[in-house]
Amino acid sequence: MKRIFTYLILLAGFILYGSINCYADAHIGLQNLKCEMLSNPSGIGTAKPRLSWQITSDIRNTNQVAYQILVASTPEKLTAGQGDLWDSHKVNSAESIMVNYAGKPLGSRAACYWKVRVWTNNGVTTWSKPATWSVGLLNPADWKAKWIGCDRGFAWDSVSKFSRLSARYYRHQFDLKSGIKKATAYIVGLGHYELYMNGQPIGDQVLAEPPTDYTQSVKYNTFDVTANLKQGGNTIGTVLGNGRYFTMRPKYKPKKIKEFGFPKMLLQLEVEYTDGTKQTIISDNNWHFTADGPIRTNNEYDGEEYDATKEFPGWNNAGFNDNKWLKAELVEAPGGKIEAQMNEPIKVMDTIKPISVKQLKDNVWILDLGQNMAGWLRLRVKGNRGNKVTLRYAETLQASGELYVANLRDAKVTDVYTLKGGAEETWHPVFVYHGFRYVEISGYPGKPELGDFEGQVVYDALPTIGRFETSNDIVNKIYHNAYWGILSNYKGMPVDCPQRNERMPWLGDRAVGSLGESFVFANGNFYAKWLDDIAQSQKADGSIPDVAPAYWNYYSNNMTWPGTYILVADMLYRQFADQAPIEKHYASMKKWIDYMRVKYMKNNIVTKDKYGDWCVPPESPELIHAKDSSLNTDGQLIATAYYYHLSGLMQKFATMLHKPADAQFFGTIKQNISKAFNDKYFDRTTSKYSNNTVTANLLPLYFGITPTAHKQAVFKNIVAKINEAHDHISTGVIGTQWLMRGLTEFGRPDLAWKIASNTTYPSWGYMAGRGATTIWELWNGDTANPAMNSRNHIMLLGDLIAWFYQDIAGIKTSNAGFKQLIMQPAIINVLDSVNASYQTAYGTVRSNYTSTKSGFKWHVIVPPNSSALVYVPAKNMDEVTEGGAKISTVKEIKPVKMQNGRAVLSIGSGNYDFEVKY
Ligand code: RAM
Repeated sequence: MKRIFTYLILLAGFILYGSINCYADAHIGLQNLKCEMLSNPSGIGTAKPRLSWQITSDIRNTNQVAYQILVASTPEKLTAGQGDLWDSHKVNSAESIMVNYAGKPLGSRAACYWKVRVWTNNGVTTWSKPATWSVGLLNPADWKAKWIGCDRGFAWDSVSKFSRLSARYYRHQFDLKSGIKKATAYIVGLGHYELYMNGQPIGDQVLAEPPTDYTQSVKYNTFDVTANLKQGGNTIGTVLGNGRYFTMRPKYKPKKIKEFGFPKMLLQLEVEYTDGTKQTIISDNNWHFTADGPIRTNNEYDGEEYDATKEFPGWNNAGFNDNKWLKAELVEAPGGKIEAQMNEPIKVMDTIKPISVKQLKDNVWILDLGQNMAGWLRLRVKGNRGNKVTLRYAETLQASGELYVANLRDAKVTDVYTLKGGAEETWHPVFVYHGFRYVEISGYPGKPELGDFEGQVVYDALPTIGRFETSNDIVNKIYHNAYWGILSNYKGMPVDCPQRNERMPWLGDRAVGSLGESFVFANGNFYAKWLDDIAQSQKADGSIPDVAPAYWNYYSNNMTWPGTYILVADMLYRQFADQAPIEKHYASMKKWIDYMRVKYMKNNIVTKDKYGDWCVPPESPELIHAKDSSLNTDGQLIATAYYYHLSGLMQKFATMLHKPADAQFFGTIKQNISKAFNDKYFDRTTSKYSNNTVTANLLPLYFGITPTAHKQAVFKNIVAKINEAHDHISTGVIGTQWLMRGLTEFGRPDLAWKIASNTTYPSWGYMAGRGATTIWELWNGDTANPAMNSRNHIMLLGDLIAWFYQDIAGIKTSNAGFKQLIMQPAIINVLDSVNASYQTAYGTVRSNYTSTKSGFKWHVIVPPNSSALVYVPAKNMDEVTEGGAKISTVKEIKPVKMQNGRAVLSIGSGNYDFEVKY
């Protein structure tokens, strides 16, 4: 009999220990049950959720052959094995992710408790630990609550260019009977809300709810508040901030900036009693409010001002005298559909201890967090009533030691805290965030000490699911910078930067970057939500903007920025096996791509582009954009190549959705474009496209437009061009999306590695060498004009992160969602070791290798219910050992073939230690 040892599985940011000390038949288990890809979903917006689970096993080649799901309406029924909502019975199927719920129809408010057991080829599991989900309010008629707000500013507010609007505080007292069985609160708070019940904060979300185009959709959150309520008098308190609802720059550029209105909310509290009766408390004009509270102003660009002398202790609890407060006003609904939030909320995800605090001048100090980030500073202070501490934020310092704020444009990024005095006070803003490494602190009473401050890192609660580390310190540092850049720019939508007066969800920045990000963060729900934002921003004629939600009005009709719509849908399918976004958005994607063809395609060439290969390294250091035409790539060439590539994805989607006529149509379009493209841009004698930039050659080559006979020659031109630039990057946002993978696919991963590990200009390593702790907007971010020069942008990452995982670590899916892996790490002479892991929907994949003169050692983990083709560098099969034995003797390994110096092996799940000695 075999003993099984401890599993240590890092999941969703916390560690699960399954200390299993038992015998052979207990070593297959289940973990990580999810509904709709969410770990703990309450109030979901669908009656037909999808269920996923992971199998754990220490036996190789474990595959699910059948499953049984039980869904019950109470935990007791589930424990008793009664699936009163659904008993799937034994289903012979290998499906373990996104299995459609097929039980009794679920209505609004349904509470579901579920578990699963599976049969595998290596034995049966016991029932999983139970998991749960609940359904939200699915029908508009479920909402009895009324929208309340106040559509005007007060004497201390200003609604000019720099909006100063104070937070609105709402309260409502009500009585409950005895025997509270269950209480559920549903809230929409626009732009941001905080919710309290009897003085207790509800939930740990911050900057809730996620930003949308509120005229199209508003998101509600659901909370189980049973434990927060009691018999007798109870009080609900809410605070409303502006967020993106009351815009940061109202009445400034009305054509450019979309306005929604003044903050408003909708709240419904449903209480069920043990005697079966129900009571519903709703927002209406019986509530009271004031705008004359401690948050004097809150503005995402300009900061938050909090006057603690204006606090009203006990306001969100029973017994508070609110006779000076105003009566809540009924206001118009924002217009958007009320939908459950199905992406993770924003939270304080990490904290940072500052590394230094230095005095700049009398009463002015500079605090350094050591890391550029997005969030806020929490401060601790003791002083007199009325003392004011002012915090200003910046990403870098000037040579004088003062903050460098020129690149923030007119964002004031200033928080002010006015002390109530006496005891120690702690504070941080709640309705704004900043992008910063340094904070200027003025007016602090006494000497500020490091321990008085904490950086709170604020982003969507997406678990970190990838780890990547190499023996190269520069590359590790670049990965670190990318990691911080990515998380800084998750704010309920992907924003371009977190610091200046922009922070806009630009589509182009995430075209391929979103794929790389998906290796680092579990961003499936996040990007599914963004696709909805994009769809909602589509005009009736089909046009899709460059920024969605379209807070800025940029319908410039180009291929590259809006094309992200299609690329992200493909990413969600490939990485997470989520086909739903493709089904949901196919019609809108098709409408857009048709619109672009009809309106802008002439003779199979797309005649419209806006951004070109945005932000190539320019000819002189102070420039933002290159003026030298030999560095830039023809916009029509880029647009047409993208049309071709995106048509290929549409063809794939059409095939998936059983639309053969559409698939054929897109196939024909591709053929027509490739002919026209080569006729127009390709010089068959030199094998150069257009002006021979790397981007001009790379797009047709990588997308498959280049005639086969010329591929090698075109690739040679790309390499020559890179060599001309001393093996440095010369591409911008567009070319960089395909560069690393392109060089690797055509046989020069070493050149890609060189570019990735460079430390001289222009490179990601150059940024790091200049002190960057995130990624810059410009290759020359240290010297360029501050007008457009963020130090925390991720668009120039291109396909770097995807390449790190897919081609350096060798963790790649061959189909949807990593059911079948392709593990083919590029072997780079100068790279000694790589340690990487990635949590797929099936479980953790690992690829740790050392590659030295004496040999190649590779530790591989493939999760249960998936399999891999592994490519071991070897001259022949006999050279390869696994766990010290020749592979021909290891029964779980199937040699497939020798190919280009690799032994290709087919393996099932499990841990493997491959070795080749040279
Ligand atoms: C700037 C930013 C943004 C980019 C647009 C086109 O505002 O660099 O990230 O997408 O331009």
